[in-house]
Amino acid sequence: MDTLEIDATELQAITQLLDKLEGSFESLDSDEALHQLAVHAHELPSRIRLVLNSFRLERMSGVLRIRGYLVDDDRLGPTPRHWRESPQVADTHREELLLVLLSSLVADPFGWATQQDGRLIHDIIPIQGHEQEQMGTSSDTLLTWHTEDAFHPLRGDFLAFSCLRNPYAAVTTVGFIDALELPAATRSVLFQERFNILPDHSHKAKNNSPGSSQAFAYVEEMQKNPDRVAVLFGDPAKPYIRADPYFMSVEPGDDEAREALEELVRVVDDGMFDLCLESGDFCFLDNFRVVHGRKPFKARFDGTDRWLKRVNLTNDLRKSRAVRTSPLSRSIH
Ligand SMILES: O=C(O)CCC(=O)C(=O)O
Ligand SMILES: [Fe+2]
Repeated sequence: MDTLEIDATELQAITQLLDKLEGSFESLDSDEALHQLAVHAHELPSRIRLVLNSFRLERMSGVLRIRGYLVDDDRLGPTPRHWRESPQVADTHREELLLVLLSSLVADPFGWATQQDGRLIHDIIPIQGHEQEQMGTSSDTLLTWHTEDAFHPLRGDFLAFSCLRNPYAAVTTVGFIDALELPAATRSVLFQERFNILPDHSHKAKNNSPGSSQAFAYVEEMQKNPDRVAVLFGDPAKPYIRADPYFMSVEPGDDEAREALEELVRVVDDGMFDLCLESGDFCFLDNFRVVHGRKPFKARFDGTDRWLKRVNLTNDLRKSRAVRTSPLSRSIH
């Protein structure tokens, strides 16, 4: 894992940039804001830009934490009870701005019409009633490791988080895939299209507002008829991964594939480590090279809960052009 500590001079430059930009955009969820911010990102301190470019080019590990930004906890206001209650222009505007600025140096932000009502920037907060779910909004239960949106062929290349608060130090878990030690036969099976990955529940209509989108048909189709996919791909010696074992299965009778998946789960489980995001941390995950999850924690539901912002990033917006309403839209239908 790589960590970059923002120094005092860099913090001052970031503060000045946020002061300048704070009043410029009503919402960051617009193609104009994202276009402008991708250019303003080049006003960030050069060391930070170099590290993000290095991360983008796989010159570093698949996890980059940037520390040292100071969140004004009083200004934030209470942690919302539901992502739906998070106002569009929020008291978290500065942190969202910085999240988008930093992210723009890695890849292009996008969202899903089928997740959090199509918002670009997600709130990752515990929701009452979701305690036991396999979603970012759960709390009491282990969120098992996964790559983000593993079921979807257009899933992001990277994932970016901003931690606003985490008073009880809930722990994100991360596992590197680069150096995975798997027997050659297992690795070879995992490279074959013998695995089903069902959509996770965050993309289901019941977890979005009624009528928020017409786009749930594809998710329902994937639920009924998942594509058969490979778990590992790319360089056999240093593979990329696409997996969400909780939502995965193999064809009945394909014991070889089932055993290969079980072996992968064992080896990845053994290599998982804790990453406790703290207020002011920004964290980038390479969604092809690492898996992530979260350990259980006790939510309070009283406005002081852990609160992360999250955005998906893609290397290639054009790949999803057929399922975005215009070249300018960042929402995949
Ligand atoms: O809450 C966390 O630390 C991670 C949750 C998660 O898997 C996600 O937001 O994608
Ligand atoms: Fe996740």
